[in-house]
Amino acid sequence: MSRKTIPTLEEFRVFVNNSKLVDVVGQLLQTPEVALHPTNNPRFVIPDTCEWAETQTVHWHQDAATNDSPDGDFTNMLTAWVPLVDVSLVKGNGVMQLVKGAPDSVWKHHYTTLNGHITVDEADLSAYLEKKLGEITTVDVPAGSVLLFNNRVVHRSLPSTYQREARVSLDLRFQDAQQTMGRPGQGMVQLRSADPNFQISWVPKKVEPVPRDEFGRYHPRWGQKPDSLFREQLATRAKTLGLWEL
Ligand SMILES: O=C(O)CCC(=O)C(=O)O
Repeated sequence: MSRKTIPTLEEFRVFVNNSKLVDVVGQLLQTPEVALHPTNNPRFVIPDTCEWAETQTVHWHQDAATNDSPDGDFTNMLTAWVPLVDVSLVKGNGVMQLVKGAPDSVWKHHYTTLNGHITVDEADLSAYLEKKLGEITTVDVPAGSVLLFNNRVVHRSLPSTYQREARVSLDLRFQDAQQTMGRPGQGMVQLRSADPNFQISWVPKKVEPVPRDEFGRYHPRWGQKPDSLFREQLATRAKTLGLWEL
């Protein structure tokens, strides 16, 4: 992979603030108040022959479910998925699959083995597809193009069988700045406003306090990740890196 595929922080800021991108997002969100949600991931999908690859696999999920609080489930939010290399089914380098249409709720998710990601129940997804409420589509996306979908669309990426380079991509999330993020304790960066005096501050604005129980504990949305999964994940990483056995 060349150094050129990895953006600097400044390049990232220029990109997420690109007028064409933010204008389209604002039109789709139907608001002049557009913010960048705190989940903004550069992602490397490594070839499936790497022992560690399974820990990176992104299984079927809805992006709203990756928020820590259900408060944001119906926030007007979009994911903009931007590969920095050409991604296609023929190339086999981690192509995206989406279920056309969006369920009108956020399904129950659970942790997947070996990684910290969450996934929907395959049975719920099959029932949905059998009722012909959606159909799976596989999308080739050229480098630098943007795939936009809302936060209830069920999607995943396929493992990469392309051995020559990692698949590098950005997943950016934008939302109506006046609505909740569903990410207590984190902050959003507002990019556009109807206010003529508005100026971007790149310091994320924290608006939602982290909810804690009477003992001061925070409860993750899909329950605590079982210790065994952490241990399995750590063991795989350690083995791959040749460090130690747990
Ligand atoms: O980049 C990927 O492989 C998966 C991205 C994804 O699921 C997301 O952006 O929510």
